[in-house]
Amino acid sequence: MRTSRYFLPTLKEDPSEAQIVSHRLMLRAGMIRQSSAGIYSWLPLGLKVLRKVEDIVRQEQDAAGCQELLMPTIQSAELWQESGRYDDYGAEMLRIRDRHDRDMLYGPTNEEMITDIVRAHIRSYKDLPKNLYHIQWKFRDEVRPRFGIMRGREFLMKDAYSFDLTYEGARAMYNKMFVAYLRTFARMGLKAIPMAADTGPIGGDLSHEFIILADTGESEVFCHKDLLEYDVLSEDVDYEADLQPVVDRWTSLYAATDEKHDPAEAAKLGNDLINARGIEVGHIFYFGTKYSKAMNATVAGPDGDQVFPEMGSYGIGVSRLVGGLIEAFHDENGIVWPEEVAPFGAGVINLKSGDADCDAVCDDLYARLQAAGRDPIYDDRDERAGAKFADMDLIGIPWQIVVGPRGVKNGVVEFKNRANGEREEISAESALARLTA
Ligand code: 5CA
Repeated sequence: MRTSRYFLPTLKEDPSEAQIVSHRLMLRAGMIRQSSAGIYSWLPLGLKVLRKVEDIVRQEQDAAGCQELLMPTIQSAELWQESGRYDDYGAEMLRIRDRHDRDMLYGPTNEEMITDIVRAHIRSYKDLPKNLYHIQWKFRDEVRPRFGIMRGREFLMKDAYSFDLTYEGARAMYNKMFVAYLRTFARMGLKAIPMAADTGPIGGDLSHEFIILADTGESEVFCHKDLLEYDVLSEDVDYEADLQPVVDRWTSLYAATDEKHDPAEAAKLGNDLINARGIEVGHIFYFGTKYSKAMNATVAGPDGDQVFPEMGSYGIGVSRLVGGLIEAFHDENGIVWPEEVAPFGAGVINLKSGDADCDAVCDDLYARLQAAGRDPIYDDRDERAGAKFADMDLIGIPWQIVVGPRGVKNGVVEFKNRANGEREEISAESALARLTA
């Protein structure tokens, strides 16, 4: 993408409405624009990152054996009356009436709808287990939408729903999701710690929130410091194997959100206890037959009797993750994207656009980075060098190649690492080789 053609409305000044760094930087980097309280448009740069996050989530769900479908955002109230949650959900639910006076709602979650789909099509235990997910916008009329997309009213969630014949099967499924979540967040460079949590309006008595530590997090959390050192990606995972040992390794050390915090238990950790703030990026639940019973969803069991499937649901805050990533990865100059989610894989800065030699080197770099699938952004604008440096750093491009007239004469460009600020003078060919190897 050429910056001169890109819709990238960056801001020099900090917007006054933003209280936390991720919100501030998302507005300054031209990633989002608020349309009303807690409701945002995703501008091109923001959408690119959102899609990258979504892709990682999708890949890890698929790897764990889940199947993607897509349910609508608008749901019929009838389903929620059946489960008994229509009244329980209260003011958080956005209720809508259609032209035929039918009660509809903008879905805050999809337990009812997926249970309805499964009861219509799955009749036998032989068709279980199933774990179905979608990545879809949700609406919750939060009392206090804040911190930009971190606590929005409309937000993008990945929600998976599992159906098993037995309790043991459902627990094994929970473990699969537990491990898939660890991998998902680790692939984005995040340390997300599973913590015992309250189940709230979803229900059931077993759940874990996945929390990344950040001073601006909304929840107070407590955990053993060793959990921050656990390495997740070094071993491949076999989803057909028993994953209980992996789950036990994580859950045997103390980790709890404030609702589940047990001060006496935590005190035993002494200096190993971390008391911090955290951002909830995922939440997994086991709730057994709560919805299958309420909605009379049954399958024929091995003995021919009707059985209520054992269920769980598993959420990831996809849009919230974009904010969480910025909270974790930024410095005084802007965002520092981990490569896996960076909106562009490389940046080319032309310090003298219009100069034939600089243009030639830049055009060649840009074309070859594109051909190599690096998805580069090329700042070809007729702007001050300082403004170009500032924008490239603000939007967090991990590798930057700076091309100026003096360097071009000497056959070198500057190769910059956004994360540590290191700059090297090397040939354009070497710079390319580093990014296309
Ligand atoms: N049905 C279950 C699991 S699929 C469910 O809805 N779980 S949840 O309520 O915990 O939401 C899942 C994830 O969505 C949360 O962990 C959080 O990361 C994200 N989330 C929840 N509310 C918001 C919000 N208002 N803004 C942004 N993200 C949110």
